[in-house]
Amino acid sequence: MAVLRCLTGTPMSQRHSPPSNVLATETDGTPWWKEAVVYQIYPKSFNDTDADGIGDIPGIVEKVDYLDELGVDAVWLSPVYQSPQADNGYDISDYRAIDDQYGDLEDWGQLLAELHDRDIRLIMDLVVNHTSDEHEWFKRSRRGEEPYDDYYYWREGDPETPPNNWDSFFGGSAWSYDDEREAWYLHLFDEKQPDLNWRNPAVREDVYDMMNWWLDRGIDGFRMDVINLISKTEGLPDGDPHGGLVGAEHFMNGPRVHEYFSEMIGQTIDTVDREIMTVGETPGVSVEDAREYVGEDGDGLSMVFQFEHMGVGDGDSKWDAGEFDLVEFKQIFERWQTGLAADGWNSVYLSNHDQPRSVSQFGNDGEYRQESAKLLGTFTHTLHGTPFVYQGEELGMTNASFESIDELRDVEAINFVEEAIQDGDAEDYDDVRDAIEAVARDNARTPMQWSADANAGFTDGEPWLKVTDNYADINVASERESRDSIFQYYRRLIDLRHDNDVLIYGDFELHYPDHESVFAYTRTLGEDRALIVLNWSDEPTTVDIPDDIPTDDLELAIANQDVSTGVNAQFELQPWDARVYLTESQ
Ligand code: TEU
Repeated sequence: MAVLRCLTGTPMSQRHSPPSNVLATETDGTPWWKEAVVYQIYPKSFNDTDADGIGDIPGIVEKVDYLDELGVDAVWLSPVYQSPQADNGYDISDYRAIDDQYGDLEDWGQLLAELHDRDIRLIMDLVVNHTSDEHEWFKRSRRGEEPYDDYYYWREGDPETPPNNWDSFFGGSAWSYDDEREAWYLHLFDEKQPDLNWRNPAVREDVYDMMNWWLDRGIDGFRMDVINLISKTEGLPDGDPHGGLVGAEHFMNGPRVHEYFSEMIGQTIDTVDREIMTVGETPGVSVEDAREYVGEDGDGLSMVFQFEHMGVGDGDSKWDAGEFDLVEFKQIFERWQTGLAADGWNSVYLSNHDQPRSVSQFGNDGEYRQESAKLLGTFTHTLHGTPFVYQGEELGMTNASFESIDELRDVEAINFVEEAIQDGDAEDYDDVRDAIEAVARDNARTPMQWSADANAGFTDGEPWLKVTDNYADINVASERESRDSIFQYYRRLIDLRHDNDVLIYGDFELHYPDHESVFAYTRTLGEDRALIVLNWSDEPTTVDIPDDIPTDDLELAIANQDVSTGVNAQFELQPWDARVYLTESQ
């Protein structure tokens, strides 16, 4: 693991004044983010210090030692910028201000300093496919004021008929009619999130200035929200109306996306003297697209979030969650693991603020919650790519229960329920409750469970979204106490990854591709090998060890259950058994 040091007062930026608190990597040529484990914080639900029921930045500062204890190397902070909160901060009205509910720039500066003091980096969320409709640019644009008149996608025409048939990700048309400008504007998400017109060079310049403003404050990277949606097909033609999100072929990985990416990286990241991490959130991306974004001759992103594995078993819509199919899941991972091994880099995640809780989606959040949560952690920490841990994942936090629509907070979930009732697909909330409790984003956004105290120790006020019922059993305080907890297991996993380059850089080889419950793979780096064996099911199973798995010299490095350390001719696996073997020399 590269050694980090804190540089104060050393000129780091080629542009202007040096940021005061910058972390640099001792130069062994390795980008720090390849060896890092990243922890995602959803600030609204992390820790509240002023009893308004909403998490805040001082609340994160209070928990920096917790992050240090877990052992993570970087924090990705979901948006804390000024925002009307139509989409919990993914609708930004001022990119250079902190929303009052979270604190102010001084609090933010303290957070950066506290993280850097512990050698933890800070990745900020960059949301530039769209702004809020309350952003100054949009307010002026809707008045037709130059130079902002062309900052968004405006189309004149019949107020009854949208300019094309594109869908919004949040349901309904991607267009809304604005009475002030007497024109339609495009919004791929909520109507309060108008899409920026990236074809306008002035928009791009303003975005780059803003990125540089943050880089100058000493941050370590950006997570780039839906960044592969920024280029739309010229003329905004109708999309294929059959299946999936209508219009996607005209706005996902669009015609000028590479040009915009290279320009953006060239004018921001490349002008900074330190190693900056970028992770593009890229729905609908293939391995081939990804290679062009992150590969050596690519646009310069460090890595992307791809979504293929998150939708295994889903029907046409995300609300139509089907049966999980491990064989298909393995094929997807094999493709990404090998596809970006020689050229590029992966991100590895099973949860974030938009997905259900991973132990509920991919594991068994009942009888085998402990074992399956540990198995999922074993998986994400032993693959090629940078692992991401979403807050609460390290405790095995589960999906929630929502009694009625009044308990939901997410605009997407509320729209879905209302539309289902309106369209006659459901009579009332109860008809769609299963779908909500299986996939709604609110499942991941319930308050972090710190203790068995009232409101899970998250707030002294009324939480903005209700705390999950099981908090008395699942919380940081109890996880910390028990040696066998999921939290302690995550700490060991993170250490193991830090200590073994084979887990970071090793080539990936899949075993038993057709086995319906065993996911096993080898990582190889020179003489060093790691063998990872996971029983992804509620049933015990025994598998013969085929010749293509070299088992000589293998020693058990970590396991989520009691197993003998040697490798015999067979693996006898308990439900949700997870083991990592390493060659002795390591
Ligand atoms: O998400 C974009 C995205 O493609 C999804 O994960 C999307 O939220 C999901 O498919 C809807 O079911 C990003 C942010 O992560 C999300 O929180 C925002 O709502 C969205 O962009 C708009 O900014």
